[in-house]
Amino acid sequence: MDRSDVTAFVALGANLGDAAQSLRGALKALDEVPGVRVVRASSLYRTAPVESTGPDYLNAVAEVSTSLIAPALLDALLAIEQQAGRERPYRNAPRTLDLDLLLYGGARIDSPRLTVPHPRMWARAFVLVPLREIAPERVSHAAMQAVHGQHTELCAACR
Ligand code: PH2
Ligand code: MG
Ligand code: MG
Repeated sequence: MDRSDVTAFVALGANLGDAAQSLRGALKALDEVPGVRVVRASSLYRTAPVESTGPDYLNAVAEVSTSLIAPALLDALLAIEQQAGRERPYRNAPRTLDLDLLLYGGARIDSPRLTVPHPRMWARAFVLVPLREIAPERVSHAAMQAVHGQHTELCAACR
């Protein structure tokens, strides 16, 4: 890791098509982006839709080390979503792949296209449970209690 590289966390989600395949493909695609290395990835979790519809989601979180600035990392995430056939007919529509930038080092970013830390991450068990698996120091007990009751289980069939 270069001294200037930044540790970032990316949330992965899908609830259309072969979601496990999409998430694994996305991790590989992310690792192949020049300037991005996937350091670790959580297990895949089966989660009930939150403010969304359709089948259960599969969710995961990845830690990456990157030399890209945050907007360039966002561009890379959106390009991988596009390659997976992502469509956006309406807000929170079921999707083949969603990649969200959760944290980018200690940065706070508030631009029209990017808000970091992700503004809803602390309200979502489907983010906090996999994040806690790979970075327990980042998710407090109180944060977990705030999302208590949102159904999230390890995807046994995905292992
Ligand atoms: N993503 C959303 C909205 N709701 N629910 C689950 N379970 N998993 C998601 O990834 C998800 C969601 C918006 O991006
Ligand atoms: Mg999302
Ligand atoms: Mg998104």
